[in-house]
Amino acid sequence: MRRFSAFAIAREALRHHKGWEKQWVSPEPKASYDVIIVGAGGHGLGTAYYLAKEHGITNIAVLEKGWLGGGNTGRNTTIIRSNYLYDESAGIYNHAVQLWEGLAQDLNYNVMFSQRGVMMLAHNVHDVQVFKRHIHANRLNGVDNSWLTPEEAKEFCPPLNISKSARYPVMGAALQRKGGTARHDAVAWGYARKAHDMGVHIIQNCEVIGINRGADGSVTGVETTRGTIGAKKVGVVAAGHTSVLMQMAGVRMPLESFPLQALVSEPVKPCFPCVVMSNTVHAYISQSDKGELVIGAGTDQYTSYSQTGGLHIINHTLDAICEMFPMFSRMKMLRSWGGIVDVTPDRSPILAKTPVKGLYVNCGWGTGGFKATPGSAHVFAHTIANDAPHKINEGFTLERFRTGRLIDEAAAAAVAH
Ligand code: FAD
Ligand code: PYC
Repeated sequence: MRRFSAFAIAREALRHHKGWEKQWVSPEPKASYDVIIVGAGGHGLGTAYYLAKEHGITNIAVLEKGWLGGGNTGRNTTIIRSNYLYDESAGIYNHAVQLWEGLAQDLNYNVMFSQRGVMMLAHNVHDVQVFKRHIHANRLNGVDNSWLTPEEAKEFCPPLNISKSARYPVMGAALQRKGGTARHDAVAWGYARKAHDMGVHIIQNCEVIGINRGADGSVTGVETTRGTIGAKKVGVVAAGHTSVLMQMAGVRMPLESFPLQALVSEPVKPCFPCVVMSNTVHAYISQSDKGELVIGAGTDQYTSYSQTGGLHIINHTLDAICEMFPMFSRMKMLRSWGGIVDVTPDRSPILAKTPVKGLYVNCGWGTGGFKATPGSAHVFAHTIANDAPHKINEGFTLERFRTGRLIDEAAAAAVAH
């Protein structure tokens, strides 16, 4: 009997995987498509998937300047929850949670969605009042959320330090049991593979450098680093870089871009059962299935397109983590990275038609769009296919910044950045 070393098996698996990948990622672009999606992150790939699956539109190209899933989709801390304050937000984030629950089956790809619970710690009276307000508002919207005493919080997450003498004492917590995590690269690849199976072209290393418009002002296609490509409709889904792209069509966006950082520790055995967020001290933590502690920090204070952030920001986060979970104080960190998030004045996304006919935009998810991926992609596909919003994204317009009809999650989005 032939015997294979573990190395040989791994090498063969990799070769097979690479060949398989080459078969369908980055084909030669056609001269024109019905729809072009700019940006192969989870939201863009998901949009292509739902356009094909639910609207029968398959003559689509997803254009990506780098590699698929290499933007914020592959850089986030994967926290999924829907405990937002306003009705519009509860609507879209809960729609996403419902789609997350069936996504692995839908895509036939294990996205490792794990509803292990997201617990948000209250460290002062303001936190207690805000979280209790959220709990009541969430329940009215059918979103699960409940209040825990410090002792109940420790029972749910044993490593938590609830000593009253802690620098950030825990005064209680809000727990969304349906919240959790998923594997981010699997989400991108799952959507990509299924979209490809239905005929969608996913073209990497293809940066959009211009948006073309006809004599009547409507979209006619895009200029790219691989030439001109025609399209009847263009959807921009390029988190962090939306303003730059929309400027190419003459549309000015109410967005600012900031670096946001995350880091992971060396892998250890399972020791952390849930997701914990502390907005007041700016630290978020969970444990990946590989065993690494996944830790998120705050945004830089200054706008930038740099995919790194200030060292003092992650230093502060690690101080807070060690204070709240003293047993992690001797862990080693393996790597850190940043992504660029684009933020609207009311901290809610824009998922809408634009003043340019045939041009649609999905952006402004700020630090919190991973959780929305399936819901956002699903209603954005509807918006593009019907040239009209889905009921769920009706409020997330561009006009609201002119009319003042904001969805003011700014102080309420349940994250402090
Ligand atoms: P992306 O995945 O960024 O995709 C956009 C793509 O557009 C990129 O691949 C980019 O290369 C491409 N692109 C840009 N310009 C062009 C161009 N000119 N031509 C072609 N392609 C272009 N959200 C949560 O819900 N939970 C979290 O725990 C969480 N943690 C986060 C932690 C960090 C460190 C960061 C950075 C973000 C976090 N987020 C979180 C936010 C979340 O990651 C994003 O909101 C979400 O992933 C955005 O997905 P997307 O598909 O819109 O964008
Ligand atoms: O939106 O839950 C969130 C989040 C956590 C870390 C970054 N964003």
